[in-house]
Amino acid sequence: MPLLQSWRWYGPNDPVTLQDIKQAGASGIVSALHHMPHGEIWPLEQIQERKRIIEEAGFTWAVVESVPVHEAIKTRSADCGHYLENYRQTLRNLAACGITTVCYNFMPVLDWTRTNLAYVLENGAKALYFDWTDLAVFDLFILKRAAAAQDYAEAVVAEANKRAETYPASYLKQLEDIILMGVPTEGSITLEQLTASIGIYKEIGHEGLRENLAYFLESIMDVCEETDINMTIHPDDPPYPILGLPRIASNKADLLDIINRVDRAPNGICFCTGSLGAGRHNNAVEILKAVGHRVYFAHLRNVLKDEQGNFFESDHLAGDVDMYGVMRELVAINRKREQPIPFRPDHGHQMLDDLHKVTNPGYSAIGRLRGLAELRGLEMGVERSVFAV
Ligand code: DNO
Repeated sequence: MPLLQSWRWYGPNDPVTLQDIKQAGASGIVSALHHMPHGEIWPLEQIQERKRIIEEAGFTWAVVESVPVHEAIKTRSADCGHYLENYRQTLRNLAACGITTVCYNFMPVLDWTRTNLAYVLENGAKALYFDWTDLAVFDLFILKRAAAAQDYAEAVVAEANKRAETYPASYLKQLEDIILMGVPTEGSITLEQLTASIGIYKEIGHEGLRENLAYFLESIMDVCEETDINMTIHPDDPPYPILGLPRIASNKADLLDIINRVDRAPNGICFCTGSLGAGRHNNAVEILKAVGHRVYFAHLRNVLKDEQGNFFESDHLAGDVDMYGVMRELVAINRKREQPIPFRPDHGHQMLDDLHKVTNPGYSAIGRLRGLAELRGLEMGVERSVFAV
Protein backbone atom coordinates (compact mmCIF):
# COMPACT_ATOMS: atom_id res chain seq x y z
CA MET A 1 0.00 0.00 0.00
CA PRO A 2 1.68 3.24 -1.13
CA LEU A 3 1.39 6.57 0.65
CA LEU A 4 -1.69 8.57 -0.34
CA GLN A 5 -0.53 11.23 -2.80
CA SER A 6 -2.46 14.33 -1.88
CA TRP A 7 -2.85 17.96 -2.87
CA ARG A 8 -4.05 21.03 -1.06
CA TRP A 9 -7.09 22.54 -2.69
CA TYR A 10 -8.47 25.82 -1.39
CA GLY A 11 -11.97 25.00 -2.66
CA PRO A 12 -14.01 26.13 -5.66
CA ASN A 13 -12.27 29.54 -5.76
CA ASP A 14 -8.79 28.03 -5.99
CA PRO A 15 -7.19 29.02 -9.31
CA VAL A 16 -5.86 25.46 -9.41
CA THR A 17 -8.84 23.31 -10.37
CA LEU A 18 -9.67 19.74 -9.46
CA GLN A 19 -9.02 18.82 -13.08
CA ASP A 20 -5.52 20.33 -12.81
CA ILE A 21 -4.98 18.19 -9.73
CA LYS A 22 -6.12 15.12 -11.65
CA GLN A 23 -3.46 15.85 -14.23
CA ALA A 24 -0.86 16.23 -11.50
CA GLY A 25 -1.73 12.69 -10.48
CA ALA A 26 -2.83 13.18 -6.87
CA SER A 27 -5.71 11.15 -5.52
CA GLY A 28 -6.32 12.64 -2.06
CA ILE A 29 -7.57 16.16 -1.49
CA VAL A 30 -6.57 18.31 1.45
CA SER A 31 -9.16 21.01 1.91
CA ALA A 32 -10.98 23.17 4.42
CA LEU A 33 -13.98 25.45 4.60
CA HIS A 34 -11.73 28.49 4.54
CA HIS A 35 -14.67 30.88 4.36
CA MET A 36 -15.92 29.84 7.79
CA PRO A 37 -14.97 32.40 10.46
CA HIS A 38 -12.48 30.89 12.91
CA GLY A 39 -14.25 29.27 15.83
CA GLU A 40 -17.65 28.74 14.23
CA ILE A 41 -19.20 25.32 13.86
CA TRP A 42 -18.80 23.96 10.33
CA PRO A 43 -22.33 23.10 9.21
CA LEU A 44 -22.88 19.50 8.19
CA GLU A 45 -24.48 20.50 4.86
CA GLN A 46 -21.46 22.58 3.85
CA ILE A 47 -19.07 19.76 4.65
CA GLN A 48 -21.27 17.37 2.67
CA GLU A 49 -21.35 19.76 -0.27
CA ARG A 50 -17.56 20.13 -0.35
CA LYS A 51 -17.20 16.38 -0.07
CA ARG A 52 -19.64 15.86 -2.93
CA ILE A 53 -17.64 18.18 -5.20
CA ILE A 54 -14.39 16.42 -4.32
CA GLU A 55 -15.77 12.92 -4.79
CA GLU A 56 -17.63 13.72 -8.01
CA ALA A 57 -14.27 14.74 -9.44
CA GLY A 58 -12.92 11.31 -8.53
CA PHE A 59 -10.96 12.13 -5.36
CA THR A 60 -11.24 11.36 -1.69
CA TRP A 61 -11.20 14.17 0.87
CA ALA A 62 -8.20 12.80 2.74
CA VAL A 63 -7.43 15.54 5.26
CA VAL A 64 -9.00 18.69 6.60
CA GLU A 65 -6.33 21.34 6.75
CA SER A 66 -7.11 23.09 8.94
CA VAL A 67 -9.84 23.38 11.49
CA PRO A 68 -8.31 26.55 12.98
CA VAL A 69 -8.03 26.71 16.73
CA HIS A 70 -9.61 29.96 17.90
CA GLU A 71 -7.35 32.39 19.75
CA ALA A 72 -9.67 32.10 22.79
CA ILE A 73 -8.56 28.46 23.07
CA LYS A 74 -4.87 29.18 22.49
CA THR A 75 -4.96 31.87 25.15
CA ARG A 76 -7.53 30.01 27.28
CA SER A 77 -9.53 33.17 27.73
CA ALA A 78 -13.01 33.52 29.23
CA ASP A 79 -14.94 32.21 26.21
CA CYS A 80 -12.61 29.24 25.69
CA GLY A 81 -15.32 26.75 26.72
CA HIS A 82 -17.69 28.01 24.04
CA TYR A 83 -15.06 27.61 21.31
CA LEU A 84 -14.06 24.17 22.57
CA GLU A 85 -17.67 23.04 22.30
CA ASN A 86 -17.81 24.44 18.76
CA TYR A 87 -14.59 22.63 17.89
CA ARG A 88 -15.96 19.33 19.18
CA GLN A 89 -19.12 19.80 17.14
CA THR A 90 -17.14 20.56 13.98
CA LEU A 91 -15.19 17.34 14.56
CA ARG A 92 -18.43 15.38 14.99
CA ASN A 93 -19.80 16.88 11.78
CA LEU A 94 -16.63 16.01 9.88
CA ALA A 95 -16.65 12.47 11.23
CA ALA A 96 -20.30 12.11 10.23
CA CYS A 97 -19.10 12.73 6.67
CA GLY A 98 -16.31 10.18 7.04
CA ILE A 99 -13.47 12.70 7.22
CA THR A 100 -11.21 11.63 10.04
CA THR A 101 -7.80 13.27 9.65
CA VAL A 102 -7.64 16.87 10.83
CA CYS A 103 -4.69 19.25 10.73
CA TYR A 104 -4.34 22.28 13.00
CA ASN A 105 -1.63 24.45 14.46
CA PHE A 106 -1.04 26.07 17.81
CA MET A 107 1.09 28.98 16.63
CA PRO A 108 0.05 32.15 18.47
CA VAL A 109 -1.78 34.65 16.23
CA LEU A 110 0.27 34.17 13.08
CA ASP A 111 0.37 31.00 11.05
CA TRP A 112 3.46 30.42 8.88
CA THR A 113 5.65 33.48 8.38
CA ARG A 114 7.81 34.57 5.46
CA THR A 115 9.40 37.91 4.56
CA ASN A 116 9.43 37.54 0.77
CA LEU A 117 6.91 35.65 -1.34
CA ALA A 118 8.75 36.08 -4.64
CA TYR A 119 12.43 35.34 -4.08
CA VAL A 120 13.89 34.88 -7.55
CA LEU A 121 16.01 31.77 -7.98
CA GLU A 122 18.85 31.46 -10.47
CA ASN A 123 16.60 29.66 -12.92
CA GLY A 124 13.98 32.44 -12.82
CA ALA A 125 11.43 30.55 -10.73
CA LYS A 126 10.18 32.21 -7.53
CA ALA A 127 10.29 30.79 -4.03
CA LEU A 128 9.20 31.79 -0.53
CA TYR A 129 11.92 33.26 1.62
CA PHE A 130 12.48 34.01 5.29
CA ASP A 131 15.07 36.57 6.33
CA TRP A 132 15.76 37.35 9.99
CA THR A 133 16.96 40.86 9.20
CA ASP A 134 13.77 41.72 7.35
CA LEU A 135 11.79 40.31 10.24
CA ALA A 136 13.82 42.61 12.51
CA VAL A 137 13.04 45.57 10.21
CA PHE A 138 9.36 44.78 10.63
CA ASP A 139 9.67 44.23 14.37
CA LEU A 140 11.78 47.32 15.12
CA PHE A 141 10.49 49.86 12.63
CA ILE A 142 6.97 48.85 11.64
CA LEU A 143 5.57 47.03 14.66
CA LYS A 144 7.87 49.00 16.98
CA ARG A 145 7.72 46.29 19.65
CA ALA A 146 9.26 47.33 22.95
CA ALA A 147 12.68 45.77 23.58
CA ALA A 148 12.51 43.89 20.29
CA ALA A 149 16.22 44.47 19.64
CA GLN A 150 17.11 42.08 22.47
CA ASP A 151 15.72 39.19 20.47
CA TYR A 152 18.15 39.53 17.57
CA ALA A 153 21.90 39.16 17.16
CA GLU A 154 23.72 42.50 17.20
CA ALA A 155 24.77 42.14 13.58
CA VAL A 156 21.16 41.57 12.56
CA VAL A 157 20.03 44.72 14.39
CA ALA A 158 22.82 46.76 12.78
CA GLU A 159 21.89 45.53 9.33
CA ALA A 160 18.18 46.09 10.02
CA ASN A 161 18.95 49.72 10.92
CA LYS A 162 20.66 50.17 7.58
CA ARG A 163 17.93 48.48 5.61
CA ALA A 164 15.18 50.48 7.31
CA GLU A 165 16.79 53.65 6.00
CA THR A 166 17.21 52.42 2.47
CA TYR A 167 14.02 50.44 1.93
CA PRO A 168 11.41 52.47 0.05
CA ALA A 169 8.07 52.97 1.81
CA SER A 170 6.42 50.67 -0.71
CA TYR A 171 8.79 47.84 0.22
CA LEU A 172 8.15 48.37 3.92
CA LYS A 173 4.41 48.24 3.29
CA GLN A 174 4.83 45.04 1.31
CA LEU A 175 6.87 43.51 4.12
CA GLU A 176 4.15 44.45 6.60
CA ASP A 177 1.44 42.88 4.43
CA ILE A 178 3.43 39.66 3.95
CA ILE A 179 4.07 39.19 7.66
CA LEU A 180 0.52 40.01 8.70
CA MET A 181 -0.95 37.76 6.03
CA GLY A 182 -2.66 34.65 7.29
CA VAL A 183 -3.96 31.83 5.17
CA PRO A 184 -5.29 33.26 1.88
CA THR A 185 -9.06 33.81 2.11
CA GLU A 186 -8.94 33.63 5.90
CA GLY A 187 -7.78 37.23 6.23
CA SER A 188 -4.92 39.18 7.78
CA ILE A 189 -4.60 40.81 11.17
CA THR A 190 -3.72 44.41 11.97
CA LEU A 191 -0.60 45.77 13.67
CA GLU A 192 -2.75 46.78 16.64
CA GLN A 193 -4.18 43.29 17.01
CA LEU A 194 -0.72 41.79 16.77
CA THR A 195 0.64 44.11 19.45
CA ALA A 196 -2.28 43.32 21.77
CA SER A 197 -1.77 39.58 21.25
CA ILE A 198 1.94 39.80 21.91
CA GLY A 199 1.07 41.31 25.30
CA ILE A 200 -1.35 38.50 26.09
CA TYR A 201 1.12 35.77 25.12
CA LYS A 202 3.84 37.41 27.16
CA GLU A 203 1.73 36.67 30.22
CA ILE A 204 1.00 33.12 29.10
CA GLY A 205 4.63 32.27 28.32
CA HIS A 206 6.10 29.10 26.89
CA GLU A 207 4.95 26.71 29.61
CA GLY A 208 1.51 28.32 29.75
CA LEU A 209 1.05 27.79 26.04
CA ARG A 210 2.06 24.15 26.42
CA GLU A 211 -0.56 23.77 29.11
CA ASN A 212 -3.18 25.45 26.94
CA LEU A 213 -2.43 23.02 24.13
CA ALA A 214 -2.71 20.07 26.51
CA TYR A 215 -6.03 21.44 27.79
CA PHE A 216 -7.31 21.77 24.21
CA LEU A 217 -6.24 18.21 23.40
CA GLU A 218 -7.73 16.78 26.60
CA SER A 219 -10.97 18.55 25.77
CA ILE A 220 -11.34 17.00 22.35
CA MET A 221 -9.80 13.52 22.76
CA ASP A 222 -13.05 11.83 23.85
CA VAL A 223 -14.76 13.05 20.69
CA CYS A 224 -11.78 11.96 18.61
CA GLU A 225 -11.83 8.49 20.13
CA GLU A 226 -15.58 8.15 19.67
CA THR A 227 -15.42 9.24 16.04
CA ASP A 228 -12.02 7.79 14.98
CA ILE A 229 -10.65 11.24 14.22
CA ASN A 230 -6.89 11.72 14.28
CA MET A 231 -5.64 15.21 15.03
CA THR A 232 -2.35 16.30 13.48
CA ILE A 233 -0.52 19.34 14.81
CA HIS A 234 1.48 21.30 12.28
CA PRO A 235 4.96 22.33 13.47
CA ASP A 236 5.83 25.98 13.94
CA ASP A 237 7.00 27.67 10.78
CA PRO A 238 9.67 28.91 11.19
CA PRO A 239 10.47 26.74 14.22
CA TYR A 240 11.52 29.59 16.51
CA PRO A 241 9.78 32.09 18.74
CA ILE A 242 9.21 35.17 16.60
CA LEU A 243 8.10 38.70 17.52
CA GLY A 244 8.18 37.75 21.18
CA LEU A 245 5.56 35.04 20.69
CA PRO A 246 6.16 31.65 22.29
CA ARG A 247 6.43 28.58 20.06
CA ILE A 248 5.91 25.07 21.34
CA ALA A 249 6.02 22.78 18.30
CA SER A 250 9.44 23.52 16.90
CA ASN A 251 11.68 20.50 17.44
CA LYS A 252 11.89 16.88 18.55
CA ALA A 253 11.61 17.66 22.26
CA ASP A 254 8.50 19.79 21.66
CA LEU A 255 6.77 17.17 19.55
CA LEU A 256 7.58 14.45 22.07
CA ASP A 257 6.25 16.64 24.85
CA ILE A 258 3.00 17.14 22.93
CA ILE A 259 2.36 13.47 22.26
CA ASN A 260 3.46 12.32 25.71
CA ARG A 261 1.62 14.96 27.73
CA VAL A 262 -1.67 13.83 26.26
CA ASP A 263 -0.75 10.25 25.53
CA ARG A 264 -3.72 9.16 23.48
CA ALA A 265 -3.64 7.75 19.97
CA PRO A 266 -5.62 10.52 18.20
CA ASN A 267 -3.11 13.11 19.42
CA GLY A 268 -0.93 13.07 16.32
CA ILE A 269 1.45 15.06 14.19
CA CYS A 270 1.49 16.53 10.71
CA PHE A 271 5.12 15.88 9.85
CA CYS A 272 6.19 18.99 7.94
CA THR A 273 9.75 18.61 6.72
CA GLY A 274 10.05 22.20 5.54
CA SER A 275 8.96 23.75 8.82
CA LEU A 276 11.17 21.50 10.91
CA GLY A 277 14.00 21.70 8.37
CA ALA A 278 14.31 25.45 8.90
CA GLY A 279 15.49 24.76 12.46
CA ARG A 280 19.24 24.80 12.82
CA HIS A 281 19.38 21.75 15.07
CA ASN A 282 16.52 19.79 13.59
CA ASN A 283 17.27 16.55 11.81
CA ALA A 284 14.02 15.59 10.10
CA VAL A 285 14.86 11.89 9.80
CA GLU A 286 15.76 11.62 13.47
CA ILE A 287 12.56 13.45 14.47
CA LEU A 288 10.45 11.19 12.27
CA LYS A 289 12.04 8.13 13.88
CA ALA A 290 11.09 9.51 17.32
CA VAL A 291 7.49 10.51 16.63
CA GLY A 292 6.59 8.41 13.58
CA HIS A 293 4.07 6.29 15.44
CA ARG A 294 1.90 9.39 15.78
CA VAL A 295 2.38 10.78 12.27
CA TYR A 296 -0.91 10.67 10.38
CA PHE A 297 -0.15 13.24 7.68
CA ALA A 298 2.99 14.62 6.04
CA HIS A 299 4.00 17.81 4.26
CA LEU A 300 7.08 17.19 2.17
CA ARG A 301 9.23 20.10 1.02
CA ASN A 302 12.76 21.32 1.42
CA VAL A 303 14.64 24.41 2.58
CA LEU A 304 18.14 25.76 2.21
CA LYS A 305 19.49 27.81 5.10
CA ASP A 306 22.46 30.16 5.30
CA GLU A 307 24.68 30.70 8.37
CA GLN A 308 22.29 33.26 9.85
CA GLY A 309 19.39 30.85 9.60
CA ASN A 310 17.71 32.70 6.72
CA PHE A 311 16.19 30.20 4.35
CA PHE A 312 14.40 29.79 1.06
CA GLU A 313 12.23 26.93 -0.08
CA SER A 314 14.43 24.83 -2.34
CA ASP A 315 13.61 22.01 -4.75
CA HIS A 316 11.78 19.19 -3.01
CA LEU A 317 14.68 16.76 -3.24
CA ALA A 318 17.54 19.25 -2.84
CA GLY A 319 18.14 21.15 0.38
CA ASP A 320 18.95 20.71 4.03
CA VAL A 321 16.31 18.03 4.55
CA ASP A 322 17.46 14.53 3.66
CA MET A 323 14.34 13.75 1.66
CA TYR A 324 15.56 10.27 0.79
CA GLY A 325 15.98 9.50 4.49
CA VAL A 326 12.56 10.96 5.29
CA MET A 327 10.86 9.01 2.53
CA ARG A 328 12.56 5.80 3.54
CA GLU A 329 11.35 6.19 7.11
CA LEU A 330 7.87 7.30 6.06
CA VAL A 331 7.47 4.31 3.76
CA ALA A 332 8.59 2.02 6.59
CA ILE A 333 5.99 3.53 8.93
CA ASN A 334 3.31 3.40 6.26
CA ARG A 335 3.92 -0.29 5.69
CA LYS A 336 2.71 -0.99 9.22
CA ARG A 337 -0.49 1.02 8.84
CA GLU A 338 -3.97 -0.10 7.86
CA GLN A 339 -4.73 3.23 6.20
CA PRO A 340 -2.16 4.91 3.94
CA ILE A 341 -0.55 8.06 5.32
CA PRO A 342 -1.50 11.03 3.14
CA PHE A 343 1.32 13.31 2.10
CA ARG A 344 1.28 16.41 -0.03
CA PRO A 345 4.01 18.29 -1.84
CA ASP A 346 3.97 21.25 0.48
CA HIS A 347 4.47 24.42 -1.52
CA GLY A 348 6.22 24.58 -4.86
CA HIS A 349 8.07 27.19 -6.85
CA GLN A 350 6.15 29.63 -8.97
CA MET A 351 7.55 28.63 -12.35
CA LEU A 352 6.93 28.36 -16.09
CA ASP A 353 3.45 29.52 -17.02
CA ASP A 354 2.51 30.16 -13.39
CA LEU A 355 4.90 33.12 -13.33
CA HIS A 356 2.25 34.99 -15.30
CA LYS A 357 -0.64 34.02 -13.07
CA VAL A 358 -1.97 35.18 -9.73
CA THR A 359 -1.65 32.22 -7.41
CA ASN A 360 -1.84 31.56 -3.69
CA PRO A 361 1.72 32.00 -2.37
CA GLY A 362 3.40 28.61 -2.32
CA TYR A 363 0.40 26.94 -3.93
CA SER A 364 0.75 27.46 -7.67
CA ALA A 365 0.19 24.32 -9.75
CA ILE A 366 3.34 23.60 -11.71
CA GLY A 367 5.90 23.80 -8.91
CA ARG A 368 3.84 21.44 -6.79
CA LEU A 369 3.30 19.17 -9.76
CA ARG A 370 7.07 18.96 -10.11
CA GLY A 371 7.42 18.30 -6.38
CA LEU A 372 4.80 15.58 -6.40
CA ALA A 373 6.37 13.92 -9.42
CA GLU A 374 9.78 13.87 -7.75
CA LEU A 375 8.40 12.57 -4.46
CA ARG A 376 6.34 9.90 -6.17
CA GLY A 377 9.44 8.69 -7.99
CA LEU A 378 11.40 8.72 -4.78
CA GLU A 379 8.74 6.67 -3.05
CA MET A 380 8.72 4.09 -5.78
CA GLY A 381 12.49 3.87 -5.74
CA VAL A 382 12.50 3.38 -1.99
CA GLU A 383 9.74 0.76 -2.15
CA ARG A 384 11.46 -1.23 -4.86
CA SER A 385 15.02 -1.02 -3.63
CA VAL A 386 14.73 -0.95 0.15
CA PHE A 387 11.66 -3.10 0.60
CA ALA A 388 12.06 -5.15 -2.58
CA VAL A 389 8.43 -4.92 -3.69
C1 DNO B 1 1.34 26.68 4.97
C2 DNO B 1 0.64 25.63 5.71
C3 DNO B 1 0.13 26.08 7.05
C4 DNO B 1 -0.71 25.01 7.69
C5 DNO B 1 -1.25 25.35 9.03
C6 DNO B 1 -1.91 24.16 9.65
O1 DNO B 1 1.55 26.57 3.82
O2 DNO B 1 1.42 24.50 5.81
O3 DNO B 1 -0.63 27.23 6.87
O4 DNO B 1 -1.81 24.76 6.86
O5 DNO B 1 -0.27 25.81 9.86
O6 DNO B 1 -2.83 24.58 10.60
